[in-house]
Amino acid sequence: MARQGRSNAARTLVLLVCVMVLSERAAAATLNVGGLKGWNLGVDYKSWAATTRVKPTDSLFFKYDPRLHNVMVVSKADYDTCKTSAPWSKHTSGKDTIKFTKPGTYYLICGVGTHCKAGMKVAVTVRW
Ligand SMILES: [Cu+2]
Repeated sequence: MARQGRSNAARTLVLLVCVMVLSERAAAATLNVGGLKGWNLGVDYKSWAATTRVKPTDSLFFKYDPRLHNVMVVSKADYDTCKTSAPWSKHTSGKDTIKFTKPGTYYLICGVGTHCKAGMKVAVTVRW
């Protein structure tokens, strides 16, 4: 009887974990960086980031004209100075999905011309 009780508890636990994983997946969102304006010059990414909750299950979607822009994931130092020569990753499709599965702050800039200095940069804090 005690053994039965324990295996039922184990089964319940497994089920609970499955439900938690599934509901977490269901809550995963694709967030359009910059909202309707997308990834562009003249967009206030500071206020976009300040008003957008990003969870580790979410994806960031960068929509832009690939002839005009790109997306680089960079260090904070390179973000601050708009240095484009040593990105951690570079995305150029014009419809890039980027996911940060570990909580933390991530820095993304446009590596074309002086776009970063003109404000085409965003710091995204990923957290639960
Ligand atoms: Cu650009």
